[in-house]
Amino acid sequence: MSKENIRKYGLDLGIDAVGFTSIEDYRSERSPDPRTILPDVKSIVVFGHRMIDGALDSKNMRVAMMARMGVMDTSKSHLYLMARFIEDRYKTKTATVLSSYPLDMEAPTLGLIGDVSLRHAAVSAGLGAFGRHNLVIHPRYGSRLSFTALLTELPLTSDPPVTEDLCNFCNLCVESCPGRALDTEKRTEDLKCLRVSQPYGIGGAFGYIRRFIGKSPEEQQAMLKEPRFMSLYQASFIGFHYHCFNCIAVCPIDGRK
Ligand code: B12
Ligand code: SF4
Ligand code: SF4
Repeated sequence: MSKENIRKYGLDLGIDAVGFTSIEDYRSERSPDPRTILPDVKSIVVFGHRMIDGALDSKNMRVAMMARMGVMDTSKSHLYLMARFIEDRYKTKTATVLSSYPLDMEAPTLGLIGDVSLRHAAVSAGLGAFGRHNLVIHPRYGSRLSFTALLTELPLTSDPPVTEDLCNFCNLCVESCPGRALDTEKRTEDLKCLRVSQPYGIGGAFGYIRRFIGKSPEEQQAMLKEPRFMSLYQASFIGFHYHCFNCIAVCPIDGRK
């Protein structure tokens, strides 16, 4: 019964999709063991929030990012409320996994592997299947779901998996990737994606700082007025500031149409 009570509480809050996986069914080879996070973990509850269609389809990447920030903020608040509900109602412990960061920046992870792989958790919780773009496609919301999760100590069973291929292999995601990061099947080339999708990320900051170090004080003054510095400054408080959403935006799979 707890599964249906938890799902109802989440859907009533406004979460678009709620799925469950027992810890035995969650398999993500490159991710840490969830027991290092919550020693008595027995299940993962996965939440999906849909992205905003008009913003995602816009050519204005600031607007697309504003919508993503809305999804991240809302899913963060919902996750906190879900954790509190489950802990109070079932007298148990949970651990919250947000949509993206903070990430472990130590080697060998270097910020490229999350504490829990939300895509693998979503797949084992019956919320979708991997597509050619290496993202999870949901039967109703297609590629347009963002995930968060709660590790719990409750012995919950896994929801039925999505068994059909939701991807139609049209290759639009591969062809529209400006970084050619999806050319190899089942592998996103992280650095190729990052170069395009986060021009003001760590790589951009390194490049700017390297250039700054070699300059005279007058040239440094001029560099501080460059739009590039302003954008790096802005990204430093926004968090990861994405400038590309193509692989999601072009994917035609949409169960709402
Ligand atoms: C680090 C990270 C990145 C890094 C590295 C990506 C990577 N190689 O994993 C970078 C910056 C490149 C990135 C880019 C993007 N990301 Co990202 N990212 C993450 C994060 C924080 C961790 C991912 C992780 O742990 N990866 C390491 C391990 C687990 O991956 P892996 O085992 O090596 O699996 C890889 C492949 O083997 C393949 N794969 C694995 N099993 C299988 C099975 C099959 C059948 C197939 C086909 C493929 C496949 O998929 C992975 C891609 O390389 C997650 C959030 C989270 N905590 O999970 C979001 C997350 C995966 N990102 C997401 C998104 C949306 C994006 C971007 C679109 C950026 C944007 N504008 O929003 C791009 C898309 C890139 C793409 N098409 O793959 C979403 C995906 C949502 C969804 N519906 O699937 C997540 C879940 C964030 C969220 N909360 O919603 N991301
Ligand atoms: S986010 Fe952009 S650069 Fe990264 S994989 Fe998707 S389409 Fe390619
Ligand atoms: S764009 Fe086409 S190939 Fe890519 S994931 Fe969507 S359906 Fe599959």
